[in-house]
Amino acid sequence: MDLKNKTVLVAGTGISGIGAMNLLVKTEADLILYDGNTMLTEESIRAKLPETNKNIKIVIGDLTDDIIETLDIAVLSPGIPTDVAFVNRMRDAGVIIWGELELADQFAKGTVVAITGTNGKTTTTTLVGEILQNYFKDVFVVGNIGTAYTGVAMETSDASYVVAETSSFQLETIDAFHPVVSAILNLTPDHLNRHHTMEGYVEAKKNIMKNQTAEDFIVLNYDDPLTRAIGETAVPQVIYFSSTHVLENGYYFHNRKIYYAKNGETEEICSASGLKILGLHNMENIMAAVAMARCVGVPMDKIRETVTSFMGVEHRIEYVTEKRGVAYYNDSKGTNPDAAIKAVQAMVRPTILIGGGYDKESTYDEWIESFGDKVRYLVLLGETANKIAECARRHGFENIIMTESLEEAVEVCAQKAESGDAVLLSPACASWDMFKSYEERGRIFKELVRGLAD
Ligand code: UMA
Repeated sequence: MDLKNKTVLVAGTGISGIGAMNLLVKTEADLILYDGNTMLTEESIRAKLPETNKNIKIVIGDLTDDIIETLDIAVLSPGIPTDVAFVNRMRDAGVIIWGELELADQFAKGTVVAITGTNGKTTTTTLVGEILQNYFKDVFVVGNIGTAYTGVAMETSDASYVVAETSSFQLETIDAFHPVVSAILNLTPDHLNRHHTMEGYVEAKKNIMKNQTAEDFIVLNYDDPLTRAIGETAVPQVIYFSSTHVLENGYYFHNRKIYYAKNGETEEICSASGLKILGLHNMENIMAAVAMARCVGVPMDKIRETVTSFMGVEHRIEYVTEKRGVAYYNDSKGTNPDAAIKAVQAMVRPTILIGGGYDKESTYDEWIESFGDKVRYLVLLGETANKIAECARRHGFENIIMTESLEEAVEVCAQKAESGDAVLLSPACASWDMFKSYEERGRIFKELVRGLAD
């Protein structure tokens, strides 16, 4: 759409809003930048804009009807619900409502590959991005992963590939967004405060295939009843993956290997033992990524090369290094017991586990129960150390070592670990009692591990 002389409001001044502004200043639209947060100042918002954009009109707090009357288009950041009062007033006034993803798509060129789902989006998006970058020249990885699509849309050409992690929030406000290959990895209840019902959440996710045709592809999880059902009526060609069923058509994980089957012909893709990332959930992410990359024509040898060297996403069951036969893993992003259980389940060696941190008043029983015979020692630190220790003892787990710092915890692990063991930092707690963020905690852990004697 030609935006010349159109009045466009960008709502939100975070990553998406600033990305959208950076795109829109290259058009001849009249621009208004809006944020509902009255704690913000015009000065702090202007500071985020490049020099050339500094004169733009900024509105903070209430958006009055006299401004709404002047608007042609409003570009919403994903964090803004589509049913709040000011958005309803804009809609009633006939203003076109786009999400930031849709705005980017109006200007971007090239082939779009889009990934959604409740869990695994970031890992799958990163892997698809790496596979495509290993084969094509011009690849952009954007979206919920943290890079605004609008920020790069103007740099794309017909030869570009765009790999987009798309959240339910972003998919709610698309119009013409059209991925050639899409994926819905899984669907479990999430963001229900925003979508109100599970049905609403699923409908938003299904929007990923809204503009797909029979020439396009959708990759779906066969094991998830909701995504399997989506495949039964989908317009694009369906490719299923499964970690629990041997499929006649699709990708499946069986006897620790990933296979592709088509009409009874089976091809081995890779073996779990040749991969650097662990866990059944990651086998699913890999199958989805392989399927997507193949749909856009990446040859299997290139796909294998990237998959087998893929290190995963930083701080998520991230392999760090091996020292004296002991493999070290950083799962600093394991900030709640659910995520930490996945990390324990992913370990294939006897494990020394570092846990504890900021107290979010979680309960740790299920986490401790997931240890089975796998966890040899539990090394604790942080605000929750005593609480977790008490819980572990209640469940009959006695091999507990209390420490005062992450440095001490890593030293203790190095002393206790035997060749063939794994050491896993997966705290089941946030980091804020001792660190600025889980990223900082993970980075310090990796530095400490790399500093251990060989
Ligand atoms: N704001 C309003 N009114 C509102 C709500 C927010 O004015 O009713 C303003 C806030 O004051 C703030 C701005 O909007 O200034 C924030 O916008 P935003 O919440 O959309 O955040 P961005 O910084 O633009 O980041 C967004 C995504 N955030 C959300 O979806 C909440 C980022 O995903 C994404 O990486 C980024 O765009 C780039 O595409 C984050 C996320 O938490 C990681 N996503 C959720 C998830 O993964 O579960 C969906």
